[in-house]
Amino acid sequence: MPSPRTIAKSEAAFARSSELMPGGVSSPVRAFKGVGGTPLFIKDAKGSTITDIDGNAYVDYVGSYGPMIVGHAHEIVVAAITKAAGRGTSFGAPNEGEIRLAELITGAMPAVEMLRFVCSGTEAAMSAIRLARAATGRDLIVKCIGCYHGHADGLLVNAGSGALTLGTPSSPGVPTSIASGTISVAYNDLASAAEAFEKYPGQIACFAVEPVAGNMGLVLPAEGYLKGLRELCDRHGALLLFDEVMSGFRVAWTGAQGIYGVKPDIVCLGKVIGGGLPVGAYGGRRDLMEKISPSGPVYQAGTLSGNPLAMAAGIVTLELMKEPDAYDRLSAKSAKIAHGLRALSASTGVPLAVNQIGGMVCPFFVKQAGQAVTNYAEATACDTQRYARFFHAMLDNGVYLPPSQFEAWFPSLAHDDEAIAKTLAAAEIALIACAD
Ligand code: KE4
Repeated sequence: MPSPRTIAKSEAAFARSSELMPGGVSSPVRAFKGVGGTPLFIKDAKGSTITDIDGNAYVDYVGSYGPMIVGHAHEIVVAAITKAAGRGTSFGAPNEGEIRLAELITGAMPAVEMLRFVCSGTEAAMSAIRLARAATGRDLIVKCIGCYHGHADGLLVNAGSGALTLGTPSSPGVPTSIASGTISVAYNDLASAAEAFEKYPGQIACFAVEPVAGNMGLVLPAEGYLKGLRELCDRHGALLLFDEVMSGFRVAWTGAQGIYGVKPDIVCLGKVIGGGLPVGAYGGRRDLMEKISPSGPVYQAGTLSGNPLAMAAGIVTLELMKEPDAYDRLSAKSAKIAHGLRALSASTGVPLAVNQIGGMVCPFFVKQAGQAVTNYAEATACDTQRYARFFHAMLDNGVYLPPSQFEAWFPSLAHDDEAIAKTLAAAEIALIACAD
């Protein structure tokens, strides 16, 4: 058993940060509310390892919630950022890095004929929705319960009282008038998607969906689901918006759209394309994107959009992932972790449903062995208390997981056999510890 970890410095830092920032953090999930305890303040990271300010090192599966796909502080990424910084950190003018990164993205995703860079996935999604409404002249949008598209007002919406009713705010500060422009349906449920179009004929601008869902934990699209959404959108004159902020360049070079062979009209991207620096993007059919200012009337702008440092980090990250076997290597690592967790579930008797695709893995703490997790209802029925106990036992054994059952694990190319062996050894201890 490793010596007890001290986190006294993180505790002191958290006390201070909590006086200065809401919840002591810059983004809610980091506050450990889903698992309890004190969030760890990170000193530095390298490869698959992250180290907190008390000097405790962990195998990291948060990976900044997706961006760190080639590993932390990769020498090529650090060198590219350093070189770009020496040439100036921001110009407020076009730079050739935007062209190179746009070429890499449009070369990987045929649905993206043209794109606009922004600074976050939220910005990408909110801008894409504005574009869809402008292009169709329609106001309503449809999203799936359990899918997350950032915190723009129209996307912080609960499903209405009954299924398919117009949305109600899921956060104070969101006007009902805005939330009511969003209809929520069940993910992986084509019938509910069809009902939305039938109930609101000619009014729906777009159907927004995570083609691989990563914000209810990892839930894969059911056979034919994405193809069915494509057909519904075509039949009803709506646009299909794939939010690949998380799945883009994470599950495959071509994203989920390439794996499942469904071509969306608009795509949102983020995370990996910035290599750890703030980048988002939205793109799609040229006829749509040319409606964006200044080539068209749909306004969208950003001081730091296309920032040269962020472009440099994104370019070298994608170039590393473009190498012929990069996704085979990443998927093999990810599958090895998934297979190991399934075997440990059997050997320890702790029921797990482990979903995995490309560089994403997610063990769900289901109630009964053999249960699958294929939708929001099944995901939210999981034992979050047991996950919390597992999370802390993994920390005690040197593995840093997302502090929520409803996040995916993000392995990187830097997760070598030693890191994976350490992860599975820790998982065996942690599962036994939370078995009762
Ligand atoms: P950002 O605004 O956080 O860059 O992106 C929002 C977003 C949009 N679309 C999808 C599919 C996303 O997963 C996200 C953000 N993902 C979360 C992880 N669940 C970011 C972590 C956080 O909120 O701190």
